[in-house]
Amino acid sequence: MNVLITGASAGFGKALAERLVAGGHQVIGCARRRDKLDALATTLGEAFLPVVMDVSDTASIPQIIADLPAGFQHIDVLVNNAGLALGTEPAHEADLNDWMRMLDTNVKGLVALTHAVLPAMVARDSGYIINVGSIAGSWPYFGGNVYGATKAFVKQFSLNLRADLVGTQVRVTNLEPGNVAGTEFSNVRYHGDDEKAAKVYDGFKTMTGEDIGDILLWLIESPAHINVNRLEVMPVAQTYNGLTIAKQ
Ligand code: NDP
Ligand code: 8X3
Repeated sequence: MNVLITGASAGFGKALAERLVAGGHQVIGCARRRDKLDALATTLGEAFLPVVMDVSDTASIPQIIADLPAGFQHIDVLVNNAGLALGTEPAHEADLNDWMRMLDTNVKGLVALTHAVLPAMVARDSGYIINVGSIAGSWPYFGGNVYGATKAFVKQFSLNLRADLVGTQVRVTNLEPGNVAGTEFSNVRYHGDDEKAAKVYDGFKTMTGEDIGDILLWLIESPAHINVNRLEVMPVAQTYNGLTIAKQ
């Protein structure tokens, strides 16, 4: 299969790319950092096509897809994984630029790439779109404000895509992971404060990017007659919280 992964330069996307190539698939690995993609291409060989793409530059996306080389033109699976959280301040202290960047990447970028890739899948009557959402799209938490809202959008967009695809063989899944260590997610969220990022994962056994890579691979290789609508996964140490009351 040909699998286009956004955010292939790190974290879940990289873990998935490694697994797919090992399993005999071809990967179109997209991200902004060319050096990281090139390093991965050196390791993974010709089955990994590095493609520099900033999903928040939505106007550039259709041409990038049109320019894919023969052999990679046919996209069987689109994994909309590129995304980020910025900050954990409460809404009234948050940086508006951080909010806009999350919206541009997690929402507009994901929508624009889906819009560029989906028509060919429908025309072929086969394909699979996996959106990487988050538990933050279902469970509100302190400081999750716009990040969680972007992932709530991703969840509902995924469900609505599937509704529109009734009668076709095109599948859609929203994968909703909880806490995962070992990716760059918290380093990015805390604007490069690696010490603060590491503390997020102190003192409990969490999931890893490799765990999520395994789950994504399992979804991609699942039987074509099954549609996993939503898949929420958390480490056992994590669970949803009760409602908060501020006592006087
Ligand atoms: P990482 O920060 O490790 O990886 C994010 C990837 O997205 C990188 O490859 C980055 O590459 C890419 N990316 C970011 N912005 C853009 C952009 N504008 N255009 C193209 N690529 C971009 O994070 P994770 O692997 O942990 O997270 C992946 C996804 O999973 C995200 O959508 C995140 O919200 C979600 N998620 C993460 C969880 C976690 O706890 N880690 C839990 C639940 C969901 P580059 O910088 O080279 O562009
Ligand atoms: C990332 C998971 O719990 O940090 O989407 O929001 S969480």
